[in-house]
Amino acid sequence: MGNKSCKLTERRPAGVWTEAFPVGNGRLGGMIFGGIGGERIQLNEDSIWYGGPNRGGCPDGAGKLAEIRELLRLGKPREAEKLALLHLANAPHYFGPYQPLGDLLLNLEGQAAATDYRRELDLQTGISSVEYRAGDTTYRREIFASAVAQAIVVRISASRPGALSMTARLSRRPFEGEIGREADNILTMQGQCGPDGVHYAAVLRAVAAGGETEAAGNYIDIRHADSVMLVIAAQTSFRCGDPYAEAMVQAERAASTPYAELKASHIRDHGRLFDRVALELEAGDDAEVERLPTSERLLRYREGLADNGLEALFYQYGRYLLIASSRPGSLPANLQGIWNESFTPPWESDFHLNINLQMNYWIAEGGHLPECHEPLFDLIDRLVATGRETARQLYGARGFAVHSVTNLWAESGIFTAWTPAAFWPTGGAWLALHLWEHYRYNGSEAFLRDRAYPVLKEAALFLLDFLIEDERGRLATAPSLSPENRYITEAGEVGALCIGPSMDSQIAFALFGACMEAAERLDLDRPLREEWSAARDRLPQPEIGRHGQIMEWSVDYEEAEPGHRHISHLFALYPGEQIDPSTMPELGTAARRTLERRLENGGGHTGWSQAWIANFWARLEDGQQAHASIRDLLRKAVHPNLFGDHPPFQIDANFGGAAAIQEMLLQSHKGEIRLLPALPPAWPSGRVKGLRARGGYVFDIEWANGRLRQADVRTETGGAIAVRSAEPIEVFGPEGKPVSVETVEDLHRFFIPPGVMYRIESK
Ligand code: FUC
Repeated sequence: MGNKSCKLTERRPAGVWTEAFPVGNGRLGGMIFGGIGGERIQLNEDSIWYGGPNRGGCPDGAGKLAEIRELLRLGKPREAEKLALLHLANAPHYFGPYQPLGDLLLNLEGQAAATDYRRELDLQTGISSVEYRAGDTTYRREIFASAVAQAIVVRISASRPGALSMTARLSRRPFEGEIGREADNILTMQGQCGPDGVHYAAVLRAVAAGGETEAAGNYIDIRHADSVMLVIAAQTSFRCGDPYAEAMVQAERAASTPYAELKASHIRDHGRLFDRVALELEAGDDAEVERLPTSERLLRYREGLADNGLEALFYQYGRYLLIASSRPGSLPANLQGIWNESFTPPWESDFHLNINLQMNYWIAEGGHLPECHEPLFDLIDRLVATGRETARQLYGARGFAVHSVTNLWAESGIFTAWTPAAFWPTGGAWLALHLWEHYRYNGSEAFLRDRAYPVLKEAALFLLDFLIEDERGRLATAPSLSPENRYITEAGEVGALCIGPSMDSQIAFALFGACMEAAERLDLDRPLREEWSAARDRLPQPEIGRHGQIMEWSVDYEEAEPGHRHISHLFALYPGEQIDPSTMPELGTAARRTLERRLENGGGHTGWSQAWIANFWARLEDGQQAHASIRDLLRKAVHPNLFGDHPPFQIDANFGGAAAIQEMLLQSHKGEIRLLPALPPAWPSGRVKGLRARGGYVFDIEWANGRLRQADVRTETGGAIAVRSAEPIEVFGPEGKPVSVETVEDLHRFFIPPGVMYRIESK
């Protein structure tokens, strides 16, 4: 099976940035406006951030810790918060933002009046194109960001020989650096991002077929060519000693490769990742609807018309965006992936660790893009190094600690003055769990031993030192908070800083559990395993509060904002697994109540919040609600180019929304496989190919009339598989041979050997 609706299309150029189409190779990004008679491609390079490393610090933090904790014990969060701001927060408060590389600006002569305009972004090839007629000539542009060539490639062609006259230039207004003309077909742009920031260099190289090419002033001027290929390379001193030399070499190499070859190698490379998963959500009238421009489909959808194809497209767009913004060797996808046109973007377009960065990676493993997860692991390795110093300085603790935000330089201290976000030391522990997830999907013992376990262990070491005994004798984090809500004490005081926010206890539970299991598999650290186990037993457990909700704190406080966008205390439901509604119905009901309360009070108002809610519903196996969340997300929280909208643009909604769609179709937590666990009535029939499950399984699933028809499963390593299904199932091996299944209640177990395909069917 293939992907049916894998294109974004429009019949007019982008008027604003959120209508432009994104391309990216993980490191270099471009937003293509598709203008008539001109083109703007807004450019990014992932390491262009303002300002340098080691911003200040907070040397006397640990000295104030006891006092802060005591104030919290006395129920005086306000006083504790003031001390924390004075003594724990980094000076200076903020680091610099992620910034644009600049713009490629083309002036295309004699093309002002156009007919038959069409632009598209083909998710399957990773190529965006623009085509129109001007007079008797058809002009075509193709643009892609090649990971193979490490360059953005633009090709402009005309249907008549000699019909292409144009200028090209690079700009970085208002922070234009030095513009250089290295030859008649080469322009360069260089500068620095602040006194101690990175040096950058961008190179534009033109290769014209026919006509004349000449560089003058800020321009490359091309006259009467048949076609033109432009390549853009860029580097910064974050990765190379001489970014100019490196970018020159990369541009040269790309420019001396024939366009057809660059294009073919890009399609191969992109397709190798993208084509692993295909999704079809059948509906009646797709063909008609799929011919409509994407923004029109979105408008129809907003008016209440169904468009299953658009939902499938949104899923694949999530995968496309991850491939384009997170590739081995690049930085992880930040709040805007890699696409940012502002020098002062919202929240510095940084890495937010209290939900956003993690959400960006929720599709990586299940969506069959595990290599796109790697940039996160590289950042984590650097955070372990900086976070050790932070753990020591702020808390006198071993291990490593990271707070709510980080940046290019892997800062780990407290970088914001906003209390309800700032003092949250569990970012590192949550991130460490991403390494564990990667292992759970691929089962590589080498990865576990060399990469994951050392990080997990240090994250847990920090927690062992940081946890304190609360008034009920439990082990709780303090000072910390429940991102980014506040609570109201019995005495009526409103605070954020607290002892034992539920999210922390749940993260600690997951982390100690992961450490114990990992150490056992590696046969390491026996005494530590006992320490972890003892500490885990003493953590506050998920409890049900006065409204029938899962308590957000270890004390049943009222929430200052019952409709808060963060629903951190359901970490244990998703992405955690501590609350399993199928075996813990009371906690499941309380989790549902928690969601309902948040929604009744206006929750889910940001894109990512709605996306998280959709994942929660999927884990509660409520397909109808999960689908309602996806629908709300697409109706209220996406831009015309389907970029997630916070507002403003934030990419987590794309990844989180796609993850929910995945989670509705296949789940694999708790050592069990659940097929179509949250299939909504709106998707009666369909098929998905290539989804991965924990344990190394790959599934192709087909369903009709709301019921599983068949699921084909394979694994490279072989394994014992447990399928949870209320309906009886049958399993067949090669040539339709029945496989023996051991069934206990809803759990069906069988063994699958490596490399063969088994088929699961509903009886
Ligand atoms: C968290 C959220 C905000 C926003 C920011 C980038 O602080 O609470 O809604 O997404 O991250």
